[in-house]
Formats: sequence, structure tokens, C-alpha cells
Amino acid sequence: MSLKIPSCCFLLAVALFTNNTQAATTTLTGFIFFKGKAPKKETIRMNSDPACLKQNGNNPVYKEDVQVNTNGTLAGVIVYLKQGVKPTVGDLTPVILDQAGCHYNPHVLAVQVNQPIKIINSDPTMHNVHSLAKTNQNFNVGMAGKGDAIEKKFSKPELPVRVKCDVHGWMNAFVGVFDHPYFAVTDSTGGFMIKNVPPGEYTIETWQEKLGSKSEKVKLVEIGGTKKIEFTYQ
Ligand SMILES: [Cu+2]
Repeated sequence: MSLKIPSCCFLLAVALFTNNTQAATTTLTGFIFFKGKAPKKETIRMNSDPACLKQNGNNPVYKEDVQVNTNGTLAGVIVYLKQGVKPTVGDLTPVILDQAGCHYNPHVLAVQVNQPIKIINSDPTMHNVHSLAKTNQNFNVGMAGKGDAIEKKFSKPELPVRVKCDVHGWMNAFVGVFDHPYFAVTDSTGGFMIKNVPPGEYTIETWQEKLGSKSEKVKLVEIGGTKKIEFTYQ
């Protein structure tokens, strides 16, 4: 005799199962703090190219090697899962690296392996975009003027890949390449959020171009929800 399950019960079971699957992942979120006196802002001298000065309306542009936000946090810090994470392919939507005002925007970028990086030139001057990877294959491309765009990818995990412009010696960007989607870059709020992290034991690590790295072990059991983590640089 076959057992007949009423369709309402079947739907309920599906709903419960789906809910459970979603609940099993965790969102890692928090802030990167900077304690102490913020380093003095350093102006970039762009005098060698009048087009660069003009693009910025002769306003000062500051170095971004240590970006302390007004709320005492740090921008431009990469936060990522380092150990315990299996290679995973997430959303591979292209990300933009803009050369605007003779400055890379963003200064710090994080991508997945094979995620397209659309590099654009928004300036009416020549830039050349030159990667200095140690593990990945490098590129060095001249971009003659406004509206030029190219697309590049990195095929292996690497942190950091420095990108520079040989025309304007001050132009610097850093790219973190990961074989999973569990990373974030802090912005002007100093906050980060890494979604959909499966249960497991991980090392969560930070990278800051001048101040180095910090790490912490996290154990995520199948509780779902949110786990808060903070890091403090001095
Ligand atoms: Cu340039």
C-alpha cells in the first residue's frame, strides 16, 4: 500500500527544508578600527601632468595608503576567509577599476579568480595600467584617452597584486584575488559584510597595504544569522 502525502504537508516540508538551508549560512560582519592618532594626510603632487591637476579642479588629492575615516575606522582594508574555505565560485559580475583624476578608484579592490575587471580611463590623458603580480600573468597596457576600456582577469589567487601607472608614478592600486567569494573591502564607514558563509572553522584575516594583517579563528556551527567580528589597528 502506497502512502499518500497531502500536498499541503509536502509544501510545508519543502519550506522548512529551504529555510533550514538558508539558516545554515552565516553573515560575518563588523568594523576595522584604528586606534591612536591618524597619520597626517599627504598630498599627491601631480604637477608633472597639467591634465591631472585640471581633472581635479586644482583640488588636493591625498595618498590612500592609510585611510582613517572620521568615525575612527579604516577604509581600504580587505577582510577575507583565509583558511578552512573550499574553492567556491560566486557571483562573477565584472567590477570596475576607474582611472579618474589620475587616481585609481577604488584604490583597493577584491575579486574572485576569473572575475572580469573592467579597467576604464575617465581622464583626457594617457595612462598605462601595469600589473605587478608574482603568481598571475601580468599585463601592461597603454590607454590613450578618455573612454578607453579594457577587461582583465586573474586566474590564480594572489594577495596583493599591485597595479601602477608608469606615466604617473603616484598612481597605485591593490587587488586581492580569491578562489572563493568570502571577502569584503571596507569603505568610508569602516564596515564589512561577508554573506552566505557555510558552517566550518575558518581563519578570518585582514590585509592593509601599510599596516599589515590581523587574523582571528572563527567557528561557525549551523546556527545561521550574523556573527560580529572586530579588528583594531594601532
Ligand atoms: Cu596614469
